[in-house]
Amino acid sequence: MADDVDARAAQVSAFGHDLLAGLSKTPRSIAPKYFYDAAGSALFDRICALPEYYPTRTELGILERHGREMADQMGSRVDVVEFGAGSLAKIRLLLDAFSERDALGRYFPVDISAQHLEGAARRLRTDYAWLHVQPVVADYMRHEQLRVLEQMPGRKVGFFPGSTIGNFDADEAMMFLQLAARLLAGGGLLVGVDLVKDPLTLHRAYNDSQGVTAAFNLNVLRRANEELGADFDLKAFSHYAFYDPLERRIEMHLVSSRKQTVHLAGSAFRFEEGESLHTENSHKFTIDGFRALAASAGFKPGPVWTDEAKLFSVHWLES
Ligand code: AVI
Repeated sequence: MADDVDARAAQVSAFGHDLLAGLSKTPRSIAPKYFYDAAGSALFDRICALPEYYPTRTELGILERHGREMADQMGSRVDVVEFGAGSLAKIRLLLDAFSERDALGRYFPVDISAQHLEGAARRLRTDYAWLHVQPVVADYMRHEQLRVLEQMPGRKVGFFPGSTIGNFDADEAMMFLQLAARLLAGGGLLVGVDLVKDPLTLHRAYNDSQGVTAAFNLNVLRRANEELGADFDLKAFSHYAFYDPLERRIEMHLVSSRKQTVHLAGSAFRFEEGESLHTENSHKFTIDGFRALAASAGFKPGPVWTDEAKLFSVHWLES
């Protein structure tokens, strides 16, 4: 419990620090990891079920159809490290592809939220009694926090679904892949990657008709008001998401609808009408482009599975 309170306090102060820095520069920005408090995670779960948001159900379909082939690549008695423990629906599909005979060794979900991890681990232990579940509370972008995993003997494979890698900038993606290649040496990484496609499909996925993505985007301001005592007027900022085909990415912004001043921790930040706070990039990849990126980070790219329409891909990378 005390650990939980400490971890939460550390997150709140990191959020305050990063938001102050992000509001002070031009253009203004805040990292997308701050979307995910309890309310933001619940909104993200709703996004995953939206008719316009194809990535989740497409990736689930790929895992369902090709799980057995993926399990074959991973090998038997391996330990699985999942980077960021989401709803656990995806790891369940993978676990179902392993028979009792070649069952996994241990499963290490890594997440920054102890509370989220414990709940997820409990549910998984109930349904997969044969599985040894060992949650690791850590920021998987910080290699010193993964030391406990580094020291574990045995073959390790990583699981990083959802195309979360698309939310990293180029340096972060390279840093994560290099860190994973080192941690998983002798094993491999199974990673979900969203693909470049027609801009209209992408535009719709981030501009849903029910406004859930807009609420998810605005949640970061609500969170700043609640946790940091900021005074963002949520009605005076609007969700703006577009696909940039040159950068091959969706950009999400919160755009000020009028001239206004926002206060945070004793500082005042003036927004002009139309000025934005950049909240997220969601990069899309070609299959070859992603394989080249993985290779330059030290992986040997292996089989790739996609859906029929080639909306999404799952890559096995050997390390
Ligand atoms: C978590 N991540 C891969 C999602 C994405 O598609 O980039 C986050 C998201 N942002 C808006 N909708 C979904």
